[in-house]
Amino acid sequence: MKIFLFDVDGTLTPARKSMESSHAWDFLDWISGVEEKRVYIVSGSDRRKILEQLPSSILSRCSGAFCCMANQFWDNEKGLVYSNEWNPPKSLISQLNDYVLNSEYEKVGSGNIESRPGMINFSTVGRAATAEERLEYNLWDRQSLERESICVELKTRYPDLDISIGGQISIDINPKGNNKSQCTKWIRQNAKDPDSEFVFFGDKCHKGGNDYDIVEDINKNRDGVFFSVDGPEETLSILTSEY
Ligand code: M1P
Repeated sequence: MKIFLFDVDGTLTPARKSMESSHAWDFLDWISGVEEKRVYIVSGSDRRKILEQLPSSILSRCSGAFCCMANQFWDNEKGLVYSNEWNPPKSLISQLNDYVLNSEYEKVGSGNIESRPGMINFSTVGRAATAEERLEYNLWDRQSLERESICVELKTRYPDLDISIGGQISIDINPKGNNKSQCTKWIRQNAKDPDSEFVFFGDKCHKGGNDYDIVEDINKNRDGVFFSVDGPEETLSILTSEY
């Protein structure tokens, strides 16, 4: 049997937006198909955002959702299975506030540090940014490499933390090991036959991206494959042609 795992932003939906209806119909068609499979969602976002972005017709056909970098797992039948807590060091919070104050980005906004179960999400442009402001920041960040240099500095100062590029605008921070690989590890221990295979889809599978650890875990255990995609179009096209 195959166990399909999907990241959300940039993989099933555009960043922080709902799934487009044509994609939702195609995905529903695929998920209701005859092949025996299990499907999980694995996102950096919290559950509220996943419920906003994916239609309930799709979520109800999944086995569960790993939220907040798999620091929380919601099983579709049992409800909340686990939720990790973490108190980030005060020095980290003050360093993040300094990044906001000293950012060279012109339109620094609000909601810069979001506390989620087991992790924090940080962005200089802020979570209140509109879709347009997100795009603008993302273009600027590709030139200035602000997020990349913040990650490098933080990794040096906090070797016991995982610090990775989130989606369009942000950085995900969690204690080392408490990353998306918690998803594959949990399934392996609790809900996987030895001969079943993971199939993971993510848009941040490169080193430094927040899908990298799950890819590395699958590769290390040689129990699946992954697809590094450029957006929902590519995800749906692979699903319909290959599976
Ligand atoms: O799911 C990917 C990421 O989506 C959002 O990223 P951004 O706001 O940068 O587009 C965040 O929820 C992030 O935590 C998450 O990893």
